[in-house]
Amino acid sequence: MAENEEKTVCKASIEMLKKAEAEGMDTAFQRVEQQKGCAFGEAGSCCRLCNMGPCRINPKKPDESRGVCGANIDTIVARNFARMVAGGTSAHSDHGRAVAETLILAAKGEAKDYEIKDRIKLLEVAADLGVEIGEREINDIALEVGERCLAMFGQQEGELAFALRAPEPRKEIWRDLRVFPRGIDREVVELMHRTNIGVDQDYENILMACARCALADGWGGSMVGTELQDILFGTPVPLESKINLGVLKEDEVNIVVHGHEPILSEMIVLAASLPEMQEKAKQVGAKGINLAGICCTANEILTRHGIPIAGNVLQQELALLTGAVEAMVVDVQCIYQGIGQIASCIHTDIITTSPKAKMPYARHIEFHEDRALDIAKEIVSAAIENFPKRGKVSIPDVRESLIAGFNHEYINYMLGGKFRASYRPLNDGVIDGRIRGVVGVVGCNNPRVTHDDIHVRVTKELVANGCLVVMTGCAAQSVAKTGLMLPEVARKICPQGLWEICEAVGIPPVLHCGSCVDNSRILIACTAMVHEGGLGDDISELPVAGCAPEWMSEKAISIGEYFVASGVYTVFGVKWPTLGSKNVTEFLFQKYGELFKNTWDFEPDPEKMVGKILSHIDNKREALGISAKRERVLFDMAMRRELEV
Ligand code: NFS
Repeated sequence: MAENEEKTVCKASIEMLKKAEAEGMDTAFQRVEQQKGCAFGEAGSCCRLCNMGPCRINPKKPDESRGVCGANIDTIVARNFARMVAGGTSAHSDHGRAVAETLILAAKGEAKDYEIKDRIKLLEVAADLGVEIGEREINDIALEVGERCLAMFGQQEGELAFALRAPEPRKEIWRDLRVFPRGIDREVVELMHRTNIGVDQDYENILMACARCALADGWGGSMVGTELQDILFGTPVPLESKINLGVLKEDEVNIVVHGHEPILSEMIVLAASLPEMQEKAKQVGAKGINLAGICCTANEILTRHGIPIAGNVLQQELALLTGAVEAMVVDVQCIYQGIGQIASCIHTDIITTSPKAKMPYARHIEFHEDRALDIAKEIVSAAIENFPKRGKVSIPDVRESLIAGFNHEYINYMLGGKFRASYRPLNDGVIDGRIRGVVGVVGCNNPRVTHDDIHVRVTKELVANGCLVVMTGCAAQSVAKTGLMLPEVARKICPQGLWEICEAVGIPPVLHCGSCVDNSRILIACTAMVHEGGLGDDISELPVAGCAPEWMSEKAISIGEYFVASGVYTVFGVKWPTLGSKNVTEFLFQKYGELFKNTWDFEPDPEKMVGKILSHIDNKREALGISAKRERVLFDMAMRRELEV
C-alpha cells in the first residue's frame, strides 16, 4: 500500500485520507490499488464491440492473432480510441445542447428565472451566426441565436458555423482533408457507426473521422456551451476566491454542487442567497448557508460569482469525509459512484437532479428549467433540514486564495483597454521574447499518479521558463491550491520579462480560464493571436502547446484531439491508450503533423513533458524568426521552498 503522501501532494487531502483509513472508508485512492487492469485493455488491443469476442491481441506479437471477425490490432486500437473521442464529444455537446435549450426557454419567457445577462456577447454571437440584429428585441435575437445553435446538433450538411471562426488556412486544411465538421450529433453518430463490427477497417480512415468528430466538440458543442452560458449567466471577469476543503464551514449549512452544467448551480447560488433561506438556516442553529463547488460546476460558479471551490475531482469523496456537508448536489459527469457509498454511512444527502444521471443511495429532486428557482429552493431546504443530523465534523484547516475568470474577452480588454481592445501587447510580448510561449495545462486528476503533483510541477516549470500558462478543469484547481494563481507570485518565479508583463497588467502568470467546455475559449484566444498578426497565419505557427498531465476522462481525449486537429501540439501524461498499435500511435504522433501541422504526444514524466513543450515552442519561435537562445531553468528546491504555502 502506498503512503498517503505518495497518493497526493494536497495537504487537505492527506488529512482526509488518514481519516478514511481510520474509519475504514473506501475512496478512489484505495480502490485504484485493487484495480490492476489488464495489459490488453491498457494497450487498447481488447475488442468487445460484438458478441463473438471479447478478442484480445497481444501487442508484443501483433501479427500472430486477429479478432474473430479478422480485425487486426490497428483496427481494434483505432476503434477504441475513436469511441473515446465520440464519448467525450457527446458529453460536452449534450451539455451545450442543454444550455441552448435553456436560452430558448428563457427567450420565450418560459423559464422565468433566467434572463440574458450579457447583451454585448449576445450581439457578438448573433453577428457571427448571421442573425439579424437591427432594431429587434433582445429576446427575439436570443431566441434565434438559441435556435441556430440547437440546429447545429442536427445539421446534416455544410460547415458548422462556429468552426468558420477559425483562421482561413486552418479551414482550408479541414476542407482539404474532408474533416470540416458538419452537424455535432452527426459526427458522433457517424463515428459510432464506423466503429461498429464490420464497418470502417482502415485505421487511418478511422483516425481522420476522430478529428472531424472532435472538431464538432471544440468548435461545436463545447463552444455552444461556453458562448451561451456567457450570454445567459454573464461572461466571467477576474475575481478573487478561495479553494480547498478548508472552505467548508463548521457553523454553517454546507452545500456542495458537483458536476458540470451551470443551469442548475446558478439557481442554487441564487436560492442560497435568499433571506428566507438564510433565516431557515438560522432556525436550525446554523450561522448561514455556505456554498462550495467540486469539478467543473465549481469552475463555472467560481468564475461568475466567486463561490469557493472545495476541491477537484479526486476530492469529491474527501469532501464528504469531513462530515460537514449537508448536501452534495450533482447533475452530470465525473460524479463517482463512491460518493453514494460514503453518504450512506453519514448524514450527507446526495441529491441527483438530472433524469440522465441517477445513482444508488441518492435522493432525486429533478430539475426543470421552467420551475428552476422553486426547485433550487427545495434543494437548499433539504440541505438545511439535514444540518441538525450532523455527527462529528473535521474540516482540514487548508485553503488558498486565487484569482479566476480570465478569458478571451478579458485578455482583449485588459491588454488593450476598453476603447482599443486588442491582443497587440500579448503578441508583442511573445514576439520580443518576454513571453516565451503560451501553454494550456488542462484536464483531470487520476489516482494512477500522485494527485495534483504533475500539474503543479509542470506548471511551475513552464512559468519559470517564461511561458504564460492558461488552465481549465481540475488541473486549474490543482494549481490554484498552491497559490500560483495570485499576481504576486509572478516576481518570485518568472523570468524578468514575464513578471514585468504580469505586474504591468496585474495578472498571475497562471490564468484560470474556467471549466473544460471553456477550452473552447483557448481556441478563440489562439485565433485572436493569429488575427492580431506577427505570429504566422495559422494556429499551428503560434509558439503555443497544450497538455493534460493527469487526464482520465474520455472528454480529455476529445479535447486533445480537437486541439491537435486545430493545429496545437498536445502532450498527455499518465498512460496512452493506443500504445498497442505502432501504426495507430505513429499516425497520431507523426502523420497528424503532416496533415494538421502539429501532433499528439505522450510523456508521463513531468520534467520531460516540459522539455518537449519548450523545445516545441522554441522551434516555433525559430520558424517565425523570433527566437533567442536561452537556458532552461529547472525548478529547483530553493524555488520550491520559496513558494511553499
Ligand atoms: Ni474535465 Fe470537468 Fe475534472 Fe476531468 Fe471531470 S471535472 S469536464 S473531465 S475530471 S477535468
